[in-house]
This record gives sequence, C-alpha cells and structure tokens, in this order.
Amino acid sequence: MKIVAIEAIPFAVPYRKPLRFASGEVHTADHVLVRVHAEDGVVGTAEAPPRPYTYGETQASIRAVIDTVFAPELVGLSVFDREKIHAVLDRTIANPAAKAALDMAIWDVMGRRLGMPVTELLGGWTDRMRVSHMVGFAPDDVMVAEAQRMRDEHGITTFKVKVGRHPVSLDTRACRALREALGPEVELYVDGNRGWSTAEAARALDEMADLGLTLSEELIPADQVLGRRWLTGRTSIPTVADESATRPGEVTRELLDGAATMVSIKTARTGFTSSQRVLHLCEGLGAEVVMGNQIDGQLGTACSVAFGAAHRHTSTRAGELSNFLDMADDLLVEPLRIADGELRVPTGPGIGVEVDPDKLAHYRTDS
Ligand code: MUC
Ligand code: MG
Repeated sequence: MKIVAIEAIPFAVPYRKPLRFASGEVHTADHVLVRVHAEDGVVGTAEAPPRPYTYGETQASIRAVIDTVFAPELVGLSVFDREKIHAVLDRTIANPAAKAALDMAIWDVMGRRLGMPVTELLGGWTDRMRVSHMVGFAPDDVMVAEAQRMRDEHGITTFKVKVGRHPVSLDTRACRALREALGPEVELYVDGNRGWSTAEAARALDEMADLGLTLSEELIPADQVLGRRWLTGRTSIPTVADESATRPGEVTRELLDGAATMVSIKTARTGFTSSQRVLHLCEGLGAEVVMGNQIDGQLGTACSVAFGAAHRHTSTRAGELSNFLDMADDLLVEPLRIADGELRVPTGPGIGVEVDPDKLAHYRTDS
C-alpha cells in the first residue's frame, strides 16, 4: 500500500474565547491538516497544531517541512514500512507536530486499508476515556464559572488549572476559589508551563498544600536541573513532565534525574508510534502517564482518545480531551460529544472520523 501523495493544508478556525497560559495564548486554531494519499484512493488524515512558544513550529514551518523535507522521502514507501518511515522522520531533528501528524495520518491509512479502528490496532483496551478539562487564565470568577459549566453540561469532574502567573497569589487564589466552589469531590491539578522560579513554585505548592492537588506539571523551566530535582523531592504531589519530555531520551533523563515522577503523552507531538514508545518506556521505568492536550481540535482529540483508550495505563487517569469545546466550529462531519464526563472513541475504520469537505473549503487559508 504505497504512499502516492501528501498534502499539508493550512486552516484557521476561531476560538469562542482564547485559552491563556504561562507560555502563550491561543485565539485561533491555525493548524495544518495533513492528508496522506495511498494507492487505491485510500486517504489518511490528521492535524498538526503549531505551538511556537513550546516547540518552535509555526503553521508555515509545518507546511514547509512536510512539503520540502518529508513528503519527497515518504512518497513511494508503503504505509507498512514503519521503521523506514520513522528513519526518514528521525533524520530531521525537532518538528514534532509535523512528524506526529504524518505518523497518525499513515496509521489512519493502515486502519482504513485493514478495515480496523486504529485504537484496536494499537491495543484495544477500552472504548472511552474520562475527560479532564484545562482551565486557562482568567479572573477567579470566570475560571470557576467555566469549570462549573463543564461539570454541569458535560459531567466533567477533573480539572487541570493553568498556573505560572506573577504574583504567585493570582494562581493560588484561583485554585482556592475553584476548590471552594466545586467541593472536595472534583480532581484538581496544576500546570505552570515553566512560568515560575523554583522558589515561587515551592511557595505556591506550600500555599496550596491543603487543596488536595493530585498532580503538578512543568512549574519551572527544564534547565533548572537542580531546582526541579529539589522541588520534586520536597512535594508529595506527583510531578508531571510535559514539554520537557517529548522524546524517549528526554523522558528517561527527566525520570532518572528525579526531575519528574510522571509523563504527559500527547499524540499531537509524538503521534501514535512514538507515543507508544514513550508509554512502553514509562511502563518499563515504573512511571505513571497522563494523556495531555496540545490544544487540539476535534481531529487531534479523536487521535488522543483513540490512543489513550487503546492502553491500560493511558486510560487509567482522565485524559485532557475537552478544549475543542472552546472552538467556534470544527472540521468533522460528526462532532465529538462529551457526556457524563466521558469521551467515546469514534468507531469507524482508521482514526474513525471524517473531515467535512465543505467545512475544510470554508476554513482552509491557502485558496
Ligand atoms: C499543556 O499541557 O501545557 C499549552 C501549550 C502546549 O503546547 O500545550 C498546552 C497544554
Ligand atoms: Mg502542560
């Protein structure tokens, strides 16, 4: 089943409200739709979200690296030449979202060709995941109202709260307001996107010690090598490595350094193939994982839930699968729905979703 062509199509869908966090903010889903065309007219699709403040990729760079570096090498290979495909991708450093979208679109082709859902090919553990919602920076009452709306409308009871602002009290107050409004039953955890110093992070964790936080993610920069080890050692809250651990080597370093005790897996940056490598590495090292969100649209979220539900250890915790709800529209024929706090894996072959050609024509920005 040879790859015959690859398209990288830029599109832009506005957000109803922006998502703000310590390293940036998102107003528009200015992603790249990647389509891998194979023999017999089989087409696989995935999306690449550029996150310049995290990985340096832009919409233009994702298109360029796919069109000029990867596509010429991949066309002509079979989608089942998996090691050869990854040798091509690995030869170029960085560009994680571009590589991940190519990998997932190729898996979509494999699934469609075999008439099987990708989630079953990956592991087939369960058919759904509990959902965690990411709450971005806003005044306390707005953050509380958003979490309450997610609980009331979608049954979501796990929230990741963005922190990393200055002064630290802005965030510790917001977390306290969320705990007081939502009660002891909801799960709350925090993600600093490297916004604080070691001392600020330590103070914040002390101030929030009575809030029952379950995880703390990327509170300080990865280069604070000793600071991270010290911080992780002094808190009883598991420390999640996210953007500091995007490749197996980085995952190993963060965990063996004592800089983190858990790892966030994001299909938007490691696709299905490398996400599985990271997962199996974590299993080997005895580290828990959480399915993270790179502010994915519905296609990206379908990929996350397909991967997360496929494995026992990625489906144990709630996955971050809901921020597409903030988008004004999306590309899929059949929108994803979160109900009773859960998202089911789409059931069709491949990733299991179809892009609506009219919506793509409306939102693409290259024509
Ligand atoms: C997260 O978990 O950090 C923010 C930036 C990014 O790349 O992902 C998000 C969410
Ligand atoms: Mg994070």
